[in-house]
Amino acid sequence: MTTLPVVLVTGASSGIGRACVDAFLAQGARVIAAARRVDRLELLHDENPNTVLPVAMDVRDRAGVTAALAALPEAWNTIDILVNNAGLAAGRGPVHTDDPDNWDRMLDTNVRGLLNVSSCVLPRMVERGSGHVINIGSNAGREVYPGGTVYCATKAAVERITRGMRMDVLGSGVRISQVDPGMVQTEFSLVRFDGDSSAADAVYDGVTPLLPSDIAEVVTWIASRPPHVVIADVLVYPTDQAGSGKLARRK
Ligand code: NDP
Ligand code: 8X3
Repeated sequence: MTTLPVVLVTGASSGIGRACVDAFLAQGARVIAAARRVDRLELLHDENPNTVLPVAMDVRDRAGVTAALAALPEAWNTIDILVNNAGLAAGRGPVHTDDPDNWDRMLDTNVRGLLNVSSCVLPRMVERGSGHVINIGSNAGREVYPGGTVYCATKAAVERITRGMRMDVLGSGVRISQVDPGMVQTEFSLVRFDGDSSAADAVYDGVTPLLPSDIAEVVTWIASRPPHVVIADVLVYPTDQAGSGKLARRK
């Protein structure tokens, strides 16, 4: 009997991560769905009892991540694909007045969190000589905009980590890729503006943003290339975007 591949998606409770779960399930994979809001993951499991394993995980908590992954049932503990998606922006304040707690949340989640999860999963991939890590970066890692200083820095760090990781595992057969989305309509802006739905809605006003499924489609395409092919990185914009803040708003 062939076993279905196992994909670990972090930040699976919403947006791009949730869409990646759906897309990998549609391709016949089993998915370990990780996030803090485990109630949402339980619903996913109820809908897909044999193919979704919900795992409560705060990627910032290195010991917690290690323990959660060490406790995976045997049938789930060979991870073929890791999608490092969990991430957030907090605030749009200038760096000289912003709340340092916002910097900590972004750095701890987007950078340290990605490293925490990768450091648990990569050793066995390298040992086996197969596996694929797909990091979700951002167009914000390729440029910077006012009020996005620390968020952009975290995503620039993701880009450096992706490239470095690829060099670290070179020769092992493990593949490392990155997808950089432009504007995608998710809970991202609601989180960034601390639940202020008017501020969040204004981000997408007059623009047709990407859907989470647009990114998930790219992620699953990257994962389904033959083993000798690695898609190093992909930048995906909505048609109405040409850079950070460079938007065609149609009124
Ligand atoms: P959402 O807010 O919709 O989803 C973010 C996900 O990350 C949630 O599932 C959330 O789950 C999870 N998450 C946040 N913090 C943690 C944590 N400490 N531990 C575990 N999980 C966590 O936003 P998106 O889907 O848009 O964001 C997904 C990724 O895409 C992020 O890395 C983001 O930076 C990136 N991105 C988004 C863009 C956009 O325009 N939307 C553009 C470019 C990149 P929970 O709260 O349940 O833990
Ligand atoms: C999210 C896109 O432009 O809000 O990574 O930084 S942006």
